[in-house]
Amino acid sequence: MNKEKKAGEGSTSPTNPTAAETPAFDATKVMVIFVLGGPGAGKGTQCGRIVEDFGFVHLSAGDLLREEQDREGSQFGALIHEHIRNGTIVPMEVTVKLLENAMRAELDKTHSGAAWENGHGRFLVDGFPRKMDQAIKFDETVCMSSFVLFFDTTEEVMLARLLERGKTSGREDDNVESIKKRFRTFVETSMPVVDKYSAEGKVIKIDSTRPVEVVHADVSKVLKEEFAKRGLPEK
Ligand code: UP5
Ligand code: MG
Repeated sequence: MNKEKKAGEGSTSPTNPTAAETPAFDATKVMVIFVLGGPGAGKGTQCGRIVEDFGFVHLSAGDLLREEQDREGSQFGALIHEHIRNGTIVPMEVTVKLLENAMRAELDKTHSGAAWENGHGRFLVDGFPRKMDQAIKFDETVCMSSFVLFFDTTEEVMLARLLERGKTSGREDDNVESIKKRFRTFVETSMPVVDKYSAEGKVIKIDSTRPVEVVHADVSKVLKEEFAKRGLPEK
């Protein structure tokens, strides 16, 4: 079967930049902040803390994939299960579509606060993009990201956190074998994405070795500065 897009369907081509797709959402209204960091760096914890303060909707790519995996009748359940257990990356078409659908659903809802007035909105996209093709695809076809919050700490710290969480999380990838694979994928596949955005001056790095409250204070400060710089309301 020919899986190529038909002419006019908005396919992109490195040799024909004019064929670039129009993103689904207008980045002048919809703000996307990518939240990256190794497994257990504290992405989810910090996102949860800043949601209320800054009027964000938090979308964890991993959570969306786990929901899809558990959804009755999903054609991707087995595929997602296999990738999560092995710490490898689910094909981008699945994850990008889940994120786009979740964003659209939120933008269709009523949210309070100036950040969501007149078709505006703001999202923390947590744990994505973790492979270069996803980063390019999302920026081109869903919404150009504003910047990246990168939570940085050591594998030793992350391992201890994940093993502790694994006692109660029920996550099938919170075991030593899966964690080691996740670390390898992070270094080999996801760090190049951080490096790409870093080279574009879009990465704000935060040391997440420190206690949750200290990291949170840093994140809040950085976000306040970014919103002020862009002339945006705090929430
Ligand atoms: N904790 C947090 N911060 C702390 C601090 N400052 N001090 C002390 N303790 C701290 O935190 C982990 C644990 O540490 C918690 O118990 C917390 O209390 C404590 P958490 O905030 O959950 O860390 P987080 O970085 O979110 O870790 P998570 O395990 O969620 O990261 P992963 O990136 O590994 O997991 P994710 O859910 O994003 O992805 C899982 C899998 O899905 C991937 O491996 C991959 O297979 C798949 N996936 C894709 O294929 N594509 C995608 O785009 C996304 C995911
Ligand atoms: Mg998480």
